[in-house]
Amino acid sequence: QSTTPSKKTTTAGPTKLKLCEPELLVGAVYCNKTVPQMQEVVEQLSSDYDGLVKKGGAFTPTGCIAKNKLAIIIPYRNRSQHLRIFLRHMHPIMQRQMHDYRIFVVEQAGNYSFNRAQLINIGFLEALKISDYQCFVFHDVDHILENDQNDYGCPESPKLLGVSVDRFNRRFPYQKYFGGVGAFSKDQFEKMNGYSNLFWGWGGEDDDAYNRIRAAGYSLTRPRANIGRYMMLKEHHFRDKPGGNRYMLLKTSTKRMYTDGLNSVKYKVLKITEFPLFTHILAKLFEEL
Ligand code: NGS
Repeated sequence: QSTTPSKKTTTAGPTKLKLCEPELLVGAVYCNKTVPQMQEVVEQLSSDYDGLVKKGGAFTPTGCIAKNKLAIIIPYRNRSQHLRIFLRHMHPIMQRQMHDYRIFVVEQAGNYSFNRAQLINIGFLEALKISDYQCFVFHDVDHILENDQNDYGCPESPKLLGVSVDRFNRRFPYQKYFGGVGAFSKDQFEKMNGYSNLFWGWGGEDDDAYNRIRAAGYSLTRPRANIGRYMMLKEHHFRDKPGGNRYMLLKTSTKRMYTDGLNSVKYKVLKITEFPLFTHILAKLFEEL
């Protein structure tokens, strides 16, 4: 038994910490697209004098109280180069925005068709087991933010953060577009029962989410194009094939929304690991045969 005396804690009376206000934002940010080793990124982000990322990719501002707790959730499989660029780029920006946040990487185990929407639902549910997050950003790993004024905090109404993307030649793809990067409050996401679990393979799940957002009584908000600016990293890997039944499913979005979503997703968490710069959740989905 160790008999080390417990550390004395200093109680400085009632502390008057103010709510955090981001004061160090710079606007347009440069993105370094060279692919680093993970260890280099870890060293870089842990040597910064006050920008220390805690194990699991978490950060809490000091000297002020963050407005909310934010979970950034990345649906993921086989994009390790993108992930390293993303982490190097995003941690400092989230810190300048003064969020109390954690980055979750939710990886689909196995080789079955990708199901981005289920990974998003799983990320939401599993994050809430770790802490009481009030704000959620669901983020494709290949989207790299180009303006640090694009706030990742809780939106008033569901918000599409990625508005002006280089891959789309900076044009907004279509009115109902909801791909890439989206922000919700916990309540908003629960009210629409998350995303549908039925979209296997590429495409459609975001259009379905748009339909749910509207049916739950919200309007989709977006930042101005110069703020909601992203560049997209190029894929070096196999891209999943389009889901065959996605157009059919889109016809029944609102009929299904209260029975197909957060309240019906079936999965098994195989492993949760706190890496230095992110929390990794490896999940097995129940594949549709
Ligand atoms: C639509 C897809 C969306 C997708 C969007 C942009 O056609 O899921 O293209 O795709 N809808 C359907 O397939 C029904 S992108 O150019 O980013 O690959 O988000």
